[in-house]
Amino acid sequence: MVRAVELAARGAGTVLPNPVVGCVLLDAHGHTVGEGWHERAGGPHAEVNALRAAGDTARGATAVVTLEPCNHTGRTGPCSEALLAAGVTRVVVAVRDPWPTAAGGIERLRAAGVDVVLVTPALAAPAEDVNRVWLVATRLGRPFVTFKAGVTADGRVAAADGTSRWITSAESRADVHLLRSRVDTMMVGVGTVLADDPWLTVRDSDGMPIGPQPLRVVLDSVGRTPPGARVLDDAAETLVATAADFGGGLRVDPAAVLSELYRRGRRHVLLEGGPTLATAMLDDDLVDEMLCYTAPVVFGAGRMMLDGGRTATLVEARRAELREVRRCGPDVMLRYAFR
Ligand code: AOF
Ligand code: ZN
Repeated sequence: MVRAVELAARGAGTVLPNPVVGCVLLDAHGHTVGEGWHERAGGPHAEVNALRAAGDTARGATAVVTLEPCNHTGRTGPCSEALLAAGVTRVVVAVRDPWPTAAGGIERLRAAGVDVVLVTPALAAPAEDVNRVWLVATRLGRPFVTFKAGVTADGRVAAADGTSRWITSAESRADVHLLRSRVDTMMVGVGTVLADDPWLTVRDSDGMPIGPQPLRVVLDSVGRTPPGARVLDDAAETLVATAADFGGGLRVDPAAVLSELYRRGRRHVLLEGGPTLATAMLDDDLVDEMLCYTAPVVFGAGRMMLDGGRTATLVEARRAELREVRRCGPDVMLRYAFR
């Protein structure tokens, strides 16, 4: 299963709006006879790729899969039937498919006499984590939200005078561009547009936009985005979300925007601030993970990455799980998971 998770991870950035999935086929001696992963949305599923690699040696084999094999005909045929046709006799599954249309592979295989095993929570955890974007989005019916901040060691995103370029290192910023290239949506509040005038595009080291660009979304209750703002250039599509009662003092509802984005096929939002929007979304339980790129610099004054939230006392605080610690040049990246 550890290997299947490694294979699944290779699909990150090319499979949205589909899941990342990995599959390993083992013979009776536990030797690998085929491996596969889901490489791109609309392409063959992980199981089919592994079966192709194994050929005839799949007969009598065990399939280890990170996600329950599908039982529907979508853009490809059901993997449950493909596994049966190939003569696989045992299937080890980490996570059940939360999408009702495709689920049911486990029951179908069992009905045909295949021994289907669901792994223990300890083995399921990495399979859940690698596919967290799609799993959470599918379960909640809204895109998975990653909040990213480049901060000082004392958690600040700007100095007292507002200067912030650059707090983190070139290595951290390159990492963020890789992350941007893997999401399908970028989101900011209008305050960030007014303060930083960001492009919110995926760029190479020379600053040129590269590859397919994520949709840019600005939450802008009363329409303050300047017509000349960089987010409105033609390097990528942009959605400016305003309150329904435009100009009437109402605020745009982030949950409603997320639902609409899901309806439009979006599954992964990278929230890049600012602190006002991020704090509001955190308080409403709309942030699923937080990435802190922390630079070895201390301000002692200036804007905090999150501020003005509703937490009044320790027992109300949001507890996260630290899932990743990685060095980016002189900085450290910390990934905190809320679900
Ligand atoms: C994948 N890759 O390896 C597996 C999936 O749009 P389709 O027809 O490709 O079907 C996608 C659904 O199939 C997906 O949402 C999930 O429920 C199930 N399993 N999907 O894209 C895979 N095993
Ligand atoms: Zn499938």
